[in-house]
Amino acid sequence: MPFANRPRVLVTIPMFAEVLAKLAGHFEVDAPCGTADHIDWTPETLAARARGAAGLLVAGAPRVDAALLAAAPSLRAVCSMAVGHNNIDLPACTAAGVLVSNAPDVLTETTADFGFALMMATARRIAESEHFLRAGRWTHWSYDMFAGADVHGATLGVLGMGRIGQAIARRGALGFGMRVVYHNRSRLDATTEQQLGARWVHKAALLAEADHLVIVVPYSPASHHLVGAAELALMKPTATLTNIARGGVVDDAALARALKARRIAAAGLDVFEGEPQVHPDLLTVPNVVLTPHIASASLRTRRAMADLAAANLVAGLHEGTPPTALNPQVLPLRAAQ
Ligand code: 8YV
Repeated sequence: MPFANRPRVLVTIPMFAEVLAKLAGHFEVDAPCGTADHIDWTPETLAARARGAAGLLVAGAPRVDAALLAAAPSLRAVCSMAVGHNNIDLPACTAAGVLVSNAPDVLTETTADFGFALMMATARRIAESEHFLRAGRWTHWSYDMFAGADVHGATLGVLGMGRIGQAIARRGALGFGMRVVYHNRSRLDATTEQQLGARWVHKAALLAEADHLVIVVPYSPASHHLVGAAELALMKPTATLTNIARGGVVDDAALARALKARRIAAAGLDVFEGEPQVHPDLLTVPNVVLTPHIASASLRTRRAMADLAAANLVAGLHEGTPPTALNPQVLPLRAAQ
């Protein structure tokens, strides 16, 4: 197909060369980041670049909202390689007839592995002790040197029981003999609860009972600061908190204060309010493990996420059914136009 007749897609993030090549079989591909460069999109630079494009490939950023859709009325599909899609205004896209897709399932197990690893690193003080060793401060053994909390046999609290929450619960119950309690707006059916070895409790009970709390709820206005000072006050002073959900679900300033005051024992954080900025007080407290939003980052999984986003883009702009559309109702409307 000649270049001029092909729809243009804007890939807003660094992308695998193989995925760019696959997209180039269908579209004129505008990939300003290439495979490596990062662009700090502003609403203005994104709108200017998206103008005239039929599709966007994004991840957890940049933001896609009504203003962008108005500035780029040519857009027909916005496909994300992230499962969380709080950066995309879904109702605005649906109203504009723009297909939106995310990338669920392919990252579930990898993200659960990481959540468990971060929880274990937090409980067993792995990062803190490594910094101590690297600083040349290890001179002798002591029975309580970096003594942390056991994971096996402890109570695992899962806040948010979607696919990733369930995969974490399974690891805890079946792999580490943990007692698992969870809180979610909707309760799992009894058979699934039994298979996972997980028991639904109210949020306050979850906070009070958990030795290790892992947060896996999607971000929305309803989950903003779901865990703040009041919730931290309900937790055991020996408990740990791990957040692999989204920045903003936890009140980072309140958490930093609780860590400093040893109101809870420790935290493991992969996501932050306003990331890549990190609350300065979190950088100075020793009892927190900090990672740069890498829970889904195994190469195999990141490639599967990118492949899924590309498959949605191809189906969304050509014929076919996008595998993981969030608003498939726009497709028949489009066909009727
Ligand atoms: C992404 C994620 O790496 O899928 C998600 O929701 O948080 C991660 O897997 C991230 O969104 C990239 O921006």
